[in-house]
Amino acid sequence: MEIEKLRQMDTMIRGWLRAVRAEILTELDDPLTVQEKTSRKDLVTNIDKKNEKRFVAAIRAFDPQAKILGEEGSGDHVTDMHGHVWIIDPLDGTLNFVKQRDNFAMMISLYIDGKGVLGYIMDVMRNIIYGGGPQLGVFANERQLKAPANLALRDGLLGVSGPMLVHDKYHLQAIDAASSGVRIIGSAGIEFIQVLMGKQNGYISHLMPWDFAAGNVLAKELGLLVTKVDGTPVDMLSSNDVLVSTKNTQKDILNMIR
Ligand code: 2AM
Ligand code: CA
Ligand code: CA
Ligand code: CA
Repeated sequence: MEIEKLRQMDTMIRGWLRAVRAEILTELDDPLTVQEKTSRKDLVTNIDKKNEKRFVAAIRAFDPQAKILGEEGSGDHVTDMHGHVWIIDPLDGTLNFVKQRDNFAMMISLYIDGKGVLGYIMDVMRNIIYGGGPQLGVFANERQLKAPANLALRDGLLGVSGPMLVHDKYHLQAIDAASSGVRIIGSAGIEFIQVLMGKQNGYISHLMPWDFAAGNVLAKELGLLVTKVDGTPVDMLSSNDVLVSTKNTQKDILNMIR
């Protein structure tokens, strides 16, 4: 795609995110309608659903032929990655949103014929949009991000999924011991941001496509690796145990789980 067109889309998508954020903030003290999906730790609120409808409407108006994969079902039933596929997580870290009104994100990405073209993660309460893609670079609001240092496992912090750590999946407790320490934030979007910024040298979790699609685009642009925990490629249309990390941390983790 032409760079000028991408710049226009970048401005447009950032505008959608800011508009939806403004709406969330006006309703932050209002009572939420909260429903359980698979368990009392897996929730959806009226805000998740409303955000998704807003993003779907904006995408349909701009790119009517595109397919949309969204968590709450306002999009399409997407079965392949041909053509334009927009992947959206209208509110990531819903449990944090419900319990903390903090540490949640919104994520939007565009893939064309399976290739990541644009990715956006907004840290809603800090009002920072991390976004861009292979032709634009990665920006935190107006500031361009550099590739983070290629830290080894022992030299930094590792974001993990709480349940995976508790169940010691992939020897995560030994991996914890070998790292400087683990962190559990509870939002895949906010965890990806920590890795993009070099504040954590990796993140491991069981994720759905909308949890990692935007982060995948941004991480790769910054020289980070996004794979399944066994090092094989992620599947954009199903759940994956995902590892995003520096190259050296991936090497260290693969050595420990093999
Ligand atoms: P969500 O809030 O959009 O559902 C929580 O550890 C992180 O994992 C969040 O980013 C959450 O996204 C995601 N996640 C994926 N599948 C989940 C599930 N079944 N239950 C809770 N969180 C899930
Ligand atoms: Ca959810
Ligand atoms: Ca999510
Ligand atoms: Ca969500």
